[in-house]
Amino acid sequence: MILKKINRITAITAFVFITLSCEHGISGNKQSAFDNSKKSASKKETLLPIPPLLKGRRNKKGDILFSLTVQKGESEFFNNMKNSTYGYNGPLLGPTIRARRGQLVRIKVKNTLREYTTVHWHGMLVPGIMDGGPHQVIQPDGEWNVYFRINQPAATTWYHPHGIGTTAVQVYMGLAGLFILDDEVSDRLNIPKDYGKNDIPLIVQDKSFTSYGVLIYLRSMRDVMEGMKGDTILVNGVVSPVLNVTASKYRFRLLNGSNAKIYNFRLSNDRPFYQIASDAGFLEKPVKMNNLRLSPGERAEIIIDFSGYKEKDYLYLASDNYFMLKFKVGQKIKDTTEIPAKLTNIMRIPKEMSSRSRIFNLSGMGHNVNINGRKMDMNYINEYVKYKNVETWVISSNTGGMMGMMRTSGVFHNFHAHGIHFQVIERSKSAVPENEKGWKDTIFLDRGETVKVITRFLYKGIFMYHCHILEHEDNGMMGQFKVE
Ligand SMILES: [Cu+2]
Repeated sequence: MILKKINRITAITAFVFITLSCEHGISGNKQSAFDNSKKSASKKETLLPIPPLLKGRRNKKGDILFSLTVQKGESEFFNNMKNSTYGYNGPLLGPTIRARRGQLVRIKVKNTLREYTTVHWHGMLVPGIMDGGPHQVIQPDGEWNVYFRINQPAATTWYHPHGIGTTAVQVYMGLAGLFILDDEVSDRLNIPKDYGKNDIPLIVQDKSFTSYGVLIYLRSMRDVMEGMKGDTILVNGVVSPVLNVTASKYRFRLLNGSNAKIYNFRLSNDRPFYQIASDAGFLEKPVKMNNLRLSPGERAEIIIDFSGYKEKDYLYLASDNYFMLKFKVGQKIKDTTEIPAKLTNIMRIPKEMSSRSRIFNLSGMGHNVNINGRKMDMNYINEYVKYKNVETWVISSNTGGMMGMMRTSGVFHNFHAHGIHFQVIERSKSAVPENEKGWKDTIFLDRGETVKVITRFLYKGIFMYHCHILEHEDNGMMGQFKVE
């Protein structure tokens, strides 16, 4: 059984490696994934690219029409080495889709890959059949026409593939984009909101490369057990970019778009910044912090105030001791934006409204990952939920014990559910931090930790819940719930 699974992963690995590098004739290269020699080789400064806003077309009814093409392309990360990558409407990543609350959005997705894909709207509240999970497969040369009305608060959400067994590799190859939602609250707040100017999207992902700059995937047992963690962090698809900033306030929309890496974002000088939004919208008030943990799939909007810096100062956005993005401070400008004392009102779901509680135990690592002892089965609905009900979900990471105690163990899980937003009621290992008191759709679990959340089911259909360590998801750490 285990051998069979290992073969499956090996097959995927071989497939990826060949896909990524066969045209360069060095697929047999056994370079260490942690060889840093390439890093010194490329040293011209790259400006941070900003994913373009996707232009929509309005029909007579006022609906907005977008189109996305899933395609193969080429990207250079190091040493002029071209790698085969995937993107939406381009070679890598995707454009930013933007829509307003109340708007009906129609999206035509065309798949020009030679493999199937899906497009999941992570963090969006939409009916099950529009969710883009494993049931909404888009075959090669196929098209998917999806439509939904935006009915949720302003937020930074994202889109990415969600096929059975192919999510991790397709995201790693480059399939990810942001989906920004606006509403009257985001209109009213006097925060930085000029997209690409002082409102900057940051898609943070890690990848591994050979010393020749060839992208590689799942080369070690550790990657298989813990999920793929790279040796290089990319921001908006490039290595070590630079952003020229004026000495004023900037808003950053952070997405952990990595397969398995958990980031502890900080500034290189450890000065504080302010988190203003979590996964599914604004927090009630800004949270001052100097360290922000984001697990895969989670988002945060933060404001960094550069007004205290002098021209030519520079600092970095870092995660632990890895410096991923350089900020070069320029002139002071007149800055009328603010960090408001109050952002929005969040209605707490009363605990008394909870009609029942469900338990989700996340266990294992590598190929043995499971939830409540089961692996994902497309033909099995794990949980039936009543439409409009409120429930309490008790989510535990049981990858502790012997393996968790091993100093080398970096096996973590997190939990994401489709079609719902939830509020965190309790963490077993700490108090619920201020920045987790807003709406969430993805939550980090420490080893051996239990997190209790409360949620309501506003859309009907079949939805997924799963670990967002993508290799765990692909290995079956996923289940289905049906809202009816
Ligand atoms: Cu996991």
